[in-house]
Order: sequence, then structure tokens, then C-alpha cells
Amino acid sequence: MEEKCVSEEVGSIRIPDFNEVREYVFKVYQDRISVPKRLKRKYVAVYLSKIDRVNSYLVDRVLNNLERLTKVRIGKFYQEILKLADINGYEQTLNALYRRMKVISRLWKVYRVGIKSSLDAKEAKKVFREYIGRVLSIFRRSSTELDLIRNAVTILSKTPCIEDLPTIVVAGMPQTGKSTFVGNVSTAKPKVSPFPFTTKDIVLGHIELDGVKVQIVDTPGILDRPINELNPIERRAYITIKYLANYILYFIDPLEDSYYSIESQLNLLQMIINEFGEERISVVINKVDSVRPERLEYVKKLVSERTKANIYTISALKNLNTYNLIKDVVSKLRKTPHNTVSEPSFNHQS
Ligand SMILES: Nc1nc2c(ncn2[C@@H]2O[C@H](COP(=O)(O)OP(=O)(O)OP(=O)(O)O)[C@@H](O)[C@H]2O)c(=O)[nH]1
Ligand SMILES: [Mg+2]
Repeated sequence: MEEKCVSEEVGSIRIPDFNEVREYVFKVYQDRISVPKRLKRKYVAVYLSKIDRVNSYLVDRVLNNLERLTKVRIGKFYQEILKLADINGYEQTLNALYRRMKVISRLWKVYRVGIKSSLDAKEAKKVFREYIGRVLSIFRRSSTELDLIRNAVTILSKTPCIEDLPTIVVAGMPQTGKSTFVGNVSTAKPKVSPFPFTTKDIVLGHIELDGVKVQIVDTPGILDRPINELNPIERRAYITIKYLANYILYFIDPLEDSYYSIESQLNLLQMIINEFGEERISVVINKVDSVRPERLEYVKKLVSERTKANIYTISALKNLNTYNLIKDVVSKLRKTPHNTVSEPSFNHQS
């Protein structure tokens, strides 16, 4: 059976928050329950039925779902995505919460015995109330952790489905044409516009060529500033390169009136090479449909002074030379075994 990706697995899990649990428990508390007339000690049947209902709800909605979550392995990439949303220690919190919540099942057994041995309806009710009190107090004390897990589930389920496939990451400064390219060569349809930071989240598509299937990831633009000064949107691009890329396509806008200067674009290229090495990078000079030939030669020269990496000249917009580029990269990826998502494919030096 094909394995589900983290976002699909986690996306199907919904854990109620404290208020939902409280409302459900109160509803059961107030519900009238009819029991057969002939039954002796009717109150025992009534309160056993109530306590069983509360317990089934908690086991189904909370315990089982927490257990399912503990079984989903969250790789480094997803952990970093959570950190960007200020969610730290997801796995520890989840495991601690799951262990604590298991007490609920024990309480159920203990209080069931209490209900069975109660002498009248008043006592059975008192035992049930005490059970509710204890259960809700566990939830109240755990609500911070419960909220953290619920938030993490929401974020993980929105993160693209990353498969264990060779992965090309498209990176560069804003407005270099990354999304136009990914939209034209893959199944992804990212938004394109003439404004920087149009792409804020990573967008993932697939390419199939000569029987090889690869993933291609469009990333937000990054500015040329030190890594530790990147904002959360830029960091998303950075961790995508770091944890997912088997191959990097670094996009450059060569036009004289490019949104960011060629110097800035070269500085960022240098930073990326310093961080990730240049063996798995190709530089893609885009927008050749509108560049003056002399300017293109000049930019090419500047790039080749900085790096020995391959240089491609393309137009993402007009689909010029894009097929050759993809064909080359796919054939390179076919030769190098790719690594799994949780392990970066190259050592980075920091
Ligand atoms: N002339 C020309 N324009 C292009 C080409 N590729 C992209 N553009 C234009 O450049 C602008 C930015 O394109 P995007 O694909 O959104 O650029 P991006 O790198 O994804 O931008 P961010 O998401 O902001 O980082 C748009 O107006 C595109 O139409 C190209 O090959 N030639
Ligand atoms: Mg974009």
C-alpha cells in the first residue's frame, strides 16, 4: 500500500478542544436516559450508560487520535515548518499529552465500579459528577498542550504533500520568474504577479519525463541578507532548500530594470553556494525574451566569475529552453540516488 504523506495523515485527524469536550460532557450529564421499567436499581444502568458514553467519546476523539498522531513520523523539514509558527517541541508535547490522557481510561474503570456499588441514585450521581470533575480538570490542565497540538495539526495539514521522490527546488530573489517557470513545466499552478513576495508558501508540483517522476518546489523569494535575519516567509524557502533539495535551480532576472539589482542577486547566489555547495546548483538566467544580447552576455560573465555551476538561459514566460533544462536536471537526478525527506541531501556547513 502506498504510504500517505504527513499532511494527508495528519489532516484527517481532528482533536476537540477543551470547550468542545466540556460541552459534550455536560450534554451527557443532562440527557435523560430511559431504561427498561422492570430493571432493578435503574440509577446504576443510567449512570453506567452516561459514564460509558463520556468514555467512548474521549477514547474515540482524544486518546485514539493522539495515539494516531504519535505514530506519524515528523521529519526535520516539517519540524522546521512548525518552528516557524512558534511551535517548539511538538513531539515531546504530544507524547507527554498522550501519556497524561491515558489516565482517563483508568478513571473510567475506577468510577464504573463506584457507580455499580452505589446504594441509591443520589450516590450514583455523586460518583458520576466526581468522575466528570476529574476528567475536565485533566483537560483544563492540558489545554495549552492540547492547543499546541491542534495548531500543529492545522499547519502540518496545510503543508504540501512531500513524497519520497527526487526533488528540485526553485529559488532566487523575488520577481525572477520562479513561479512562472514551475507553473509552465509542472503540475503545480502557483500564482504569478509583478509584485515581490507573491509566493509566500512553498508550492509543489510534479514532472514526469522519460518514465522518471520528480517533485519540483516553488519557493518564496529570498533577499540578500544574513540567514539569521531572514523573515518567516524567506525562511520557508531556506528550509525547503536545506531539507528537501536534491537539486537547486537558482533563478536570476538579468533585465536592467529587474526588481532587485544584479549585484544583490549575485550576492544571494554566493550565500546559497556558501551554505549548500555548488555541486547541485544550476543558475538559470530567465527572461531572455526581453533582455538585450549584450546585457545577457554581461550577466552571464558576472555569474561565471562567481561559480562553476552550469548556466542556463531561458524564458519561463515563452517556454524557451525550459524543456532542455528540465531534461538535463532530470537526467542528473536519475543518476544520483536521492535521499529521503528527513535527511538533507548535502551537508551544510553551519
Ligand atoms: N519577460 C518575461 N517576464 C517574465 C518571465 N518569467 C516571469 N516573468 C514576469 O516576472 C514577474 C514575476 O514572475 P513570478 O513568476 O511571479 O516571479 P517569482 O520569482 O515567483 O516572484 P515571487 O513569488 O515574488 O518571488 C511576472 O510579471 C512575470 O510575468 C520571462 O521569462 N520573461
Ligand atoms: Mg513566486
